[in-house]
Order: sequence, then C-alpha cells, then structure tokens
Amino acid sequence: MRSCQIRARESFRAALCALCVSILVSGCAVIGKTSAVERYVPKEPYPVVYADPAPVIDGVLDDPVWKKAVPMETFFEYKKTGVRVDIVRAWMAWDEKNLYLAASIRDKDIWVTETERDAVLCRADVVELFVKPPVRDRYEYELYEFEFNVWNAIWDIHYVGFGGGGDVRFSKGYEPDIVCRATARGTVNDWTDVDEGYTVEVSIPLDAFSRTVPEGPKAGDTWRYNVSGYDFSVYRREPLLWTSVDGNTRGFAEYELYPSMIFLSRE
Ligand SMILES: [Ca+2]
Ligand SMILES: [Ca+2]
Ligand SMILES: [Ca+2]
Repeated sequence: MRSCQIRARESFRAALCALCVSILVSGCAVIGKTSAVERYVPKEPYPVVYADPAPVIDGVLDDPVWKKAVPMETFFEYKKTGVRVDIVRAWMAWDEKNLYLAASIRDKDIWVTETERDAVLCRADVVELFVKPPVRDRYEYELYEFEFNVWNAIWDIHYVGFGGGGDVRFSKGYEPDIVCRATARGTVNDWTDVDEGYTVEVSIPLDAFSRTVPEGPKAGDTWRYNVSGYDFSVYRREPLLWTSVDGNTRGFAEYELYPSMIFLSRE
C-alpha cells in the first residue's frame, strides 16, 4: 500500500536516473539548455479568509464564507509545465478551530471505490490537500496530506520525514477529527452516462497540525499548500493528475515548489 505521493517519489527517482543518463549520453551541453516554458509562480500568497460564521460542512457551497473566499483557479497538469487544467475551482478558509477546504470538480465520469478511513483513495477520483506549515524543530521534512472522495472517505497522513517511512508508517494512528461531505452532480460509478462533476467540503481541525504548530496559525502567518487530485475517466486516454504547482514533476509532495497561503485576520 503506497500513497500517491510516494509513488510519485519513485518516479522522481526514475526522472533523476533519466537525467543522469541524459548527461552521460549528451554531455554537459544538456545542462545549459533551459525549459522553453517558464514556470508560473503566484505573485501573492493565497489569502485564506476568516470564516465567520463557520461553513456548514454538507457538500453544498452556499455558505457565506465561500462567497467571500477567493477562488483558486490556477491548476496545472502534473509533469507538464505551463499546461493549465480548467476542471477545478477551490477555496480555503479558516477560523480558530479549523482549516476549511472546498473544491468543485468538473468530471464527466465520477468513479470511486473506497469508503474506509486511510484506504488508498488515489486509485480513483480524489481531491487532495497537502499542507506544509513552517517547521519548528529538526523534522524539516514534515508534511501533511489529506485525501477526500465523493463518498466522504478520508485518507490522512502526517509524514514526519520521508526517510522515516511512507504512509504505511504515518497514516494509521493519525486520525484528526476531519469532516468531509461531498455531493455528486451525476451518477457515481456509472460510466454509461455523462456526469457534471462533484463538490467536496471539508473541515480539518487545527490540532491536526499541532505537532508542527502547537498553537495553530495566527493571522499573518504563511504556510504552503498544494491542492491536487486525480480524474479517472473513460473520456481520457490516461488519468488526469492536476496540481496547484506549475512545474510539479517530482510528486505532489514536492513542497519546495508549493505556493504560499496567508491566514487573514477576522477583520
Ligand atoms: Ca456548506
Ligand atoms: Ca472521474
Ligand atoms: Ca490516518
């Protein structure tokens, strides 16, 4: 059982090998060539608005906070620098108790398989949130991964360090009190018709991050994130892997490239 990002790490290794081979075969001239496509980097951190009142987690985005929140619309195809994905809108918000995520996905063929906590959700349609708070001690590789599907399943993992093991070690036993509610616009698991998509609404208690940030975020703090996911579809030649990170080639856990988000004050 391996998480999505660990598999992606393996492809990172493969890419490194490919690079080594390329250098050996082509000589150092290869290194001098730069990508023709410049990586998109947001100029400002994503503003995480304060939710007052808190949203009702029901998979319906009619809450006042989702009208106030800023939509994230810049998503990219994994491993394809500069190639935008237009099937996703997402929003984040927070309050003194929770980090909130909402995502609306256009999906013509909604397919899921898992209902259990900590099942491997990314073998079917999934929305993922990676969160990288500022680290406070020697565990600089700490990373939080959350996955959600349209059946409200949750996979939560707190990687203390990639060298220390993957989800086999860090998934079970990490079960913060997350609530996920999703709604489908279409029929789940029926490929014979054309679906519109689905919506996921989530609250993640701030104590999910307590090992890294014991007091939780304060207004003005900046963390890093990646909202990503998989779309399996009979209408695609291969599954679409989408990510907040342009130039994301080494797995969704490639947090060095993550955009920033800033926690806004209550106002
Ligand atoms: Ca709602
Ligand atoms: Ca799908
Ligand atoms: Ca878990």
